[in-house]
Amino acid sequence: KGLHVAVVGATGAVGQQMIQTLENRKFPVETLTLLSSERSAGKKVVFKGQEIEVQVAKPESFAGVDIALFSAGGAVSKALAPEAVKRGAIVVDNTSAFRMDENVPLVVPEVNESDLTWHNGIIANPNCSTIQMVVALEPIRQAFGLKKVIVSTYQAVSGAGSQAIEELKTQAKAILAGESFTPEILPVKSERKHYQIAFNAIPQIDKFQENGFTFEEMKMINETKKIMHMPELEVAATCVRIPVMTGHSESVYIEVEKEGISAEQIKRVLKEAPGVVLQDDPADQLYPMPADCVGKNDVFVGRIRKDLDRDNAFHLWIVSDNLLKGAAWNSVQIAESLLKLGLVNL
Ligand code: 11C
Repeated sequence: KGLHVAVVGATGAVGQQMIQTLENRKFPVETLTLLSSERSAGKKVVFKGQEIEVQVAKPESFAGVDIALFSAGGAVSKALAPEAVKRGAIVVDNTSAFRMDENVPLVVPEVNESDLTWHNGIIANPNCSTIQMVVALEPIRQAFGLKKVIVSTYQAVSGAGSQAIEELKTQAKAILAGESFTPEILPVKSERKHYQIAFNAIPQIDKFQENGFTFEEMKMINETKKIMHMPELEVAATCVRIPVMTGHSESVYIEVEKEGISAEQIKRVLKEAPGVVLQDDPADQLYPMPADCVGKNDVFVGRIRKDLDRDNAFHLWIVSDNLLKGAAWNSVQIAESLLKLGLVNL
């Protein structure tokens, strides 16, 4: 028999990609329940050629659901994920609500698929900028060890949702037409101040914490340590929003354990790594860019070079579609892993 799958946040930027990914991957869906807030309920979404009406998400919506993919914000997950679990569903949650809960595995299948075996009903899908980084770092850690990571991100507006996508379009048009506009969404909708994103770069993603880092930066730091099982790993992050629609880019500095490693050795490891596409040929101006990675599930890595001062340090450029590997594809991939490992109650 096929599965009863629910998508919570079905009309959002990530929810839409989840539905498309379930279809593209031919995931064995027998029944698809699409759920949202009251505001979006009633909309119709096409899945495998059939229109499905989006319903208001309530505890009872999860009766009979085998797998529920959540991407409707942390508050919705906190309220409804336990209700779904109570009714027998396994939840794959794409919000930050449960990621650091020690009873909840935080999973990127290429890195720590085996953590799925100890789930208690909820599995957390990491933050998009964390996922693409650990997919590239784990094979390097396995081969050469890893001591330190310093990352600067160049993040697309779609990471902040559909309203941020619209805001970039509207502002770009207004600026080119010489018209005035009022920023309302970015950097953070609920913040006091909003800034222009078109033709700009905003060094704030999510809210500032007491330590001076933003929440997005702390997510990258804490989630990386948890996924890689390396509480001792030194990680620092600076997260920046840029006027790209989709595709997060990252400039990453790493220090490995082993001395005397060459950039060629790092490249050879990444060439064989699961989920990674090596795009690195300076002679041919080959390197990853967000415009080329949109719509693809892989993590693209290039600009790999040895540091000029430290023997065990390297620089990398990592790009991926934040809505796919960073969100929808990683969630569906977790569901595929659950099936493969025989962890779904049928
Ligand atoms: C962004 N990384 O680009 C965020 C979006 O914790 O899942 C993902 C937020 C999250 O704004």
